[in-house]
Amino acid sequence: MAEQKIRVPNIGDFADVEVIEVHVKEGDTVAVEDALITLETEKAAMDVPSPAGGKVVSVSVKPGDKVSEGSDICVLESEAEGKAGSAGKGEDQPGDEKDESEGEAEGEPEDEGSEPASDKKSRASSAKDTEETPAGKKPERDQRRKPVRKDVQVPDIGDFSDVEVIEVHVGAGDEVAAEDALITLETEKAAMDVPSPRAGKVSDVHVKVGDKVSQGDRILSLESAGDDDAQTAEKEEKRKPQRDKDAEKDDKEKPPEREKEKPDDRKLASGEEKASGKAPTGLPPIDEKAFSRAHASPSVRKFAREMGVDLARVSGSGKKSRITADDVKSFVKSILSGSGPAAQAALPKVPQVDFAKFGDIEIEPLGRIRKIAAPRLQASWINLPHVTQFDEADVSDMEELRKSIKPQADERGIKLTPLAFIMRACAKALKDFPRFNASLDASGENLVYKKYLHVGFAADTEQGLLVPVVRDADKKDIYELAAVLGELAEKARGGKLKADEMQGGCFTISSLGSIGGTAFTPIINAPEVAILGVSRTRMTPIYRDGGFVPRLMLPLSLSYDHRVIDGAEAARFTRRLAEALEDAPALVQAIP
Ligand code: CAO
Repeated sequence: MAEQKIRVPNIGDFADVEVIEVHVKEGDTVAVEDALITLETEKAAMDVPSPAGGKVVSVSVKPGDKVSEGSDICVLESEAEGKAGSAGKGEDQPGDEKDESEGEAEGEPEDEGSEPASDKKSRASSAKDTEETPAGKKPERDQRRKPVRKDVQVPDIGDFSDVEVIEVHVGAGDEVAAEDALITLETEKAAMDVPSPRAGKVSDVHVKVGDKVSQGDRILSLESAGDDDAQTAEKEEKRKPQRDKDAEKDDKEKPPEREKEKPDDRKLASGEEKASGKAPTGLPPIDEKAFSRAHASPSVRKFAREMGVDLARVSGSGKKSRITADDVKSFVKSILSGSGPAAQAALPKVPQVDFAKFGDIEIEPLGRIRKIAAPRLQASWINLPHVTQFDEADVSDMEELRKSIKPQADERGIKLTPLAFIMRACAKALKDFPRFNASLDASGENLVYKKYLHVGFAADTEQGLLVPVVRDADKKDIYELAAVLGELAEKARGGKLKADEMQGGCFTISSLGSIGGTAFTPIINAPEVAILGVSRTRMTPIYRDGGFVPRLMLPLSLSYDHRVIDGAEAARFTRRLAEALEDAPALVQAIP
């Protein structure tokens, strides 16, 4: 085990650069090339990758710190020090590096162009190794592997010239693998990476952020090992037509619209080309144009590619709305859990209309409560197969009884509305149908039965819809329920509800009875599995014993999650609920 200090590598002309992200913490295990921190200059964000794999012993920087070349980043404990990467070269134990590279040099494959990426990294180490091996030790091999220094130039970038360099990903002394991004260019319409044509060691960088470049301009000089000039040239030649052939083949296969795309729409970063295509199930497909315009550092772009995330759909929480790795993770989480605006991003979009074209408009930003409630409602609507079962209960006796005991309750300062009776009846029905007091677990494969019964109720407030929760609703009599309901409703309207007063609900009642309506289809307060909608009582002629009698009927609308509850069960539940509401004396009985 060896500890090494990792320091900020050569970052060009920049000094006192702000650390905008720290990707590691004490105890983390990192691999070679994992981003340790992200720095942001005025013009670009850049990652500092780890030069070695190992365990992070301590971290010396935090977001907001200003660093320059040589500033400490962290201390890494590794089994053997890795190759000299773009960070921390010339660290505490350079000897280890040599031994490791010597081992890798054996049995090196000949054809660079066809190697997998990991092999290419080994080759880079080997190349460096060759430089450091004393002359004469391996004469044949050394002669063959004499480092070749070649300039890497800006490739064909279509019709563009004088394109701005917005990121330089490498510094002198860095080892790069074939296809590693060297610089990022930005045209008016797109950002594009220029990948390295081969593995090697960067000896000089000829561009800096802010420079304007065109096809053929020198980017950097790269020392590569293992080939003589002729061989390298031959391979370069082989690579070039191959790429062109691929492009031609691609073009032939493309639909006519694609042929019309401007050159800047094509991605130069072959790593991105490879990773692009179909996103994993559940994630919206990547819009390449929009992706390239997103404000994110290269490692975040790579990460997003790996996850199949379209950066254009991710909101950036970083400075200047830059997208961070955490933003990408949150996006994926919200897609998977079906919550958050990201979930909406996975859906086909509703048409965008410029309303002002048709008349005067006024814009009012959504309030905090509505902003919180909207994605939750949407998540439930999208994820839960809703079915609504309608029924009605004869509450003539219940209302008669309620009116008779109301003055008594008023004296105790309790407002005895139908809602307390409905909640009491729900508690009874839920006891008889425990499946309605359950939730699916995160895997969706198990049902979690709750041994408690906390019932929420929708409260209409000026700020929006709130759902306070009555704890242990089954253990409260009608007066206690009415008292708690009144108290929570008042708090809700006054914006004084505490977070824990809106948590832990098992079932929800949404009563629009005081307002009107005959029925509605409430949205389940997921992860609950059912919600009862209550509409306004109506005096209705009911056919009974050969004639019509006027009865006060209460409309019930029960929405349920069909994954958990079958239709027959829902019909039985609403029947049981109606029976409980129709048994007025039982509703006002004291709790045993
Ligand atoms: N039929 C007829 N009258 C009814 C009734 C019904 N189903 N439910 C209540 N009422 C009457 C009450 O009896 C009361 O009249 P009295 O004072 O004469 O007794 C009156 O309507 C007002 O009741 P209230 O609103 O003060 O009290 P409540 O317990 O019925 O409701 C609360 C409290 C917080 C649920 C309610 O104020 C509210 O906010 N409802 C809206 C809920 C909502 O927005 N749901 C939709 C969400 S989307 O699913």
